[in-house]
Amino acid sequence: MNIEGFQGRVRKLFRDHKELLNRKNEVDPTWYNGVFERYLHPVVTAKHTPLFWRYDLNYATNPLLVERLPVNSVFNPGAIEIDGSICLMCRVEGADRKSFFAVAESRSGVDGFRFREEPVQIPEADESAVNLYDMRLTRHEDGWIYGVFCVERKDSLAPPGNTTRAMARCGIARTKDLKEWERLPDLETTSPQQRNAVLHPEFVDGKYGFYTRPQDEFISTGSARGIGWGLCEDITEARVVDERIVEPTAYHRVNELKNGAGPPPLKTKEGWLHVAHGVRATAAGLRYVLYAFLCDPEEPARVTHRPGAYLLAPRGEERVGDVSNVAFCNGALLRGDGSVLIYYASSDTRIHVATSTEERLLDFVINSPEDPGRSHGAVEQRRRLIESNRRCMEELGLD
Ligand code: M1P
Repeated sequence: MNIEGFQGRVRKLFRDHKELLNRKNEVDPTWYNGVFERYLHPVVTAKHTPLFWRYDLNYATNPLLVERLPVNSVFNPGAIEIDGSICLMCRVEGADRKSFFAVAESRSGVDGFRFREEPVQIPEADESAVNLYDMRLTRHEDGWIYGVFCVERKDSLAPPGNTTRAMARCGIARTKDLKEWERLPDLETTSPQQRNAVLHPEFVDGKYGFYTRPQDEFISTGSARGIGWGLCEDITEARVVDERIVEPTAYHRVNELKNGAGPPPLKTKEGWLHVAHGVRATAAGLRYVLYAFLCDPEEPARVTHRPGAYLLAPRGEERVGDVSNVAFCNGALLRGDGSVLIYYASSDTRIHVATSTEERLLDFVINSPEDPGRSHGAVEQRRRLIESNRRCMEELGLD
């Protein structure tokens, strides 16, 4: 390619990129369930990452304009609102499989997301960490914004030749602006594996509260007993000694194989609203859905309402990606006007938004029936609904 051709191609790449970033997003008119809206387009994808993070734009060193550091996927973001801007702390995965964090910002929260100039460099605790991912952002009442994330290391006790056995721990860092970060020691718990840990936004009995997900198995697809809870006195040396399961996995529920807390719970009029993920095994592999539950306003570890139905499952093209059939959420925001933004990733590949309101989500979580436990109970539940609907349909002249 001569220099003119090179420059022309670079300009075209930038034009197409700008077009993608400026693309308006609209509510998907084919979806209705009364609880949340879906949108026509994902809000952030690998293609949204800046071109200058991926291409060497220097003709002298890259005359063929080869993409040197491709990005494979962008998913599982933490979310926070800063001065009216929605900031997503995205998990960006390079084509070399390494994940890192980067902030994408938007005013509307449903489109127009742009990455800040550079990815975030979280200070290292030591050099053994191989992969960082899935940050939950908590604006804590102590004045800091905490990033709680998964730190994965190769298991030092893995037998020779075993290249997959890994240990997952909960890393903690804090910031005031999402730019400068102070790294704190990893969370200590009694579990050898710790993923999906979430810091509660308020003190509980004067202590920091963590939702945890204790797990024993070495392999990443292993099962778990549920979402745990524990308190720690000092976040600069975070240690949870008494870790108890507060939201267990259960046979034949949406979370049968494992579950994990999602974003820090939303503080609503009726209590702490959680959007968690539940996993079950199928013949085609694992299926991840989002489900909601509500905790007592005074006792954030006591579940008061738990609908049996999942809240959101991957749909259409969301079902396809690097790890198919996955909906995963670790970022959601309740805004001052009562609107709710739920950022979820589909199939470990891209980020979507679902919009709702505090009122609708509380209605869903409080008034939707619990899991009846058995098919017999499920038919009873449905028959009661059908019976009461017959009268409504008659009144409306519907058949
Ligand atoms: O691949 C689906 C998800 O698997 C893991 O979640 P969990 O520990 O609950 O199974 C995480 O690696 C997550 O990043 C990923 O989206």
